[in-house]
Amino acid sequence: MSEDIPKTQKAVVYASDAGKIEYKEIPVPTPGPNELLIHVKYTGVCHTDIDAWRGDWPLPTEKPLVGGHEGAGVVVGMGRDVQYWNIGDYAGIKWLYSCCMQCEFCEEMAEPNCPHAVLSGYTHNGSFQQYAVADATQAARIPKGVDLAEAAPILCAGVTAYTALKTTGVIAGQWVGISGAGGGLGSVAVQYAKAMGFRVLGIDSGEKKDYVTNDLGVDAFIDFTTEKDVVAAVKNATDGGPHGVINVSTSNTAINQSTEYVRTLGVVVLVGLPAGSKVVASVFDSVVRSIQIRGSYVGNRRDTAEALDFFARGLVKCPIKIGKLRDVEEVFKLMEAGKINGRYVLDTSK
Ligand code: 8ID
Ligand code: ZN
Repeated sequence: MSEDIPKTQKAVVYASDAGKIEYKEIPVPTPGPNELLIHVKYTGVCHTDIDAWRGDWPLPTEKPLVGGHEGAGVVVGMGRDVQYWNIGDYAGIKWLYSCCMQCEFCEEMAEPNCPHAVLSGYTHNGSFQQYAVADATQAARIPKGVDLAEAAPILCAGVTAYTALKTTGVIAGQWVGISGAGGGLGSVAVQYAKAMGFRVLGIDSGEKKDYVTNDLGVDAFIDFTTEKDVVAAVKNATDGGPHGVINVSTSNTAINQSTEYVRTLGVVVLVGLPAGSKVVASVFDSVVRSIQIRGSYVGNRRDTAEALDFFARGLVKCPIKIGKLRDVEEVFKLMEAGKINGRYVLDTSK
């Protein structure tokens, strides 16, 4: 063990589904045989954390629960079976805490789709704490020397956005639409898309127009709050519709619109998970225009490494605001009101 590890620590705990969010003292966990003990320095807050707290998805959570799944920190301990990790390495806690590595989906590297997946901040205590354990096989390897506050959002928002962009099949020079461009996933998605050579159309509220247009630098922007006909406006701005769309908003309406404005032969990727939503697409239109509608769920270890590599090379930088660990509830409120540009990252020492 590299540093003096305390017996107790500060954590943010959800007492029950949609119940009290408590900032309190809890024991520091002991790593199991194949687990790392990570001193979490910073944790991002993802929209998924709100659904995990509420328990509003058809996948039960484990409560009481330490939330969070974008934790960036330093390895300070490990179990006896851990190999290829060293004390002092930078490591990340991501959504997929562990998977079975034995099923047909794991064999195909579709690790998040494993039926035995254990999820950080959902079915396993996550990154809203100062010290967290992570499965040594799944923990993200964060390159040394990067800023850990900026690295934190890459562990979910970055990996998810990058994997979804690959799922569109869009190639350099073609248009990609990013619906929800000013949010956590959207902000990094715009930058990955640019680094991949795509032309980028961002869709979000007028409040985020300056941020998405000037700070993130999209090629075109549609304000869904004032545009009367979003479908026509998107088609017009992209000369017939984007070749691929990633839906990273939390709006069911926006998802349905994307099936209408995507270019003929284009690919609609579903990422955002508004509780209880259904995609409604015209069968006639989907057939005659031969569009594809696909889901994309975080990413596997390779996607994670690639997403972190873009970040470490300075091609992608998540615009962050830094708050305190105890601010989780406040950040949830800001996020639900659509008031956050990019990501809120929490300093666990405060
Ligand atoms: O693996 C996955 N599929 C995965 C991974 C991580 C997160 C899925 N998610 C899901 C989350 O659970 C959430 O449903 O992706 C969604 C987005 O997460 P986020 O980026 O963390 O949320 P955010 O920061 O609140 O951003 C949402 C953006 O959507 C905009 C908002 O203004 C905000 O900028 N938005 C909304 I609400 N309605 C819109 C609309 N009609 C819209 N943008 C365009 N059109
Ligand atoms: Zn997330």
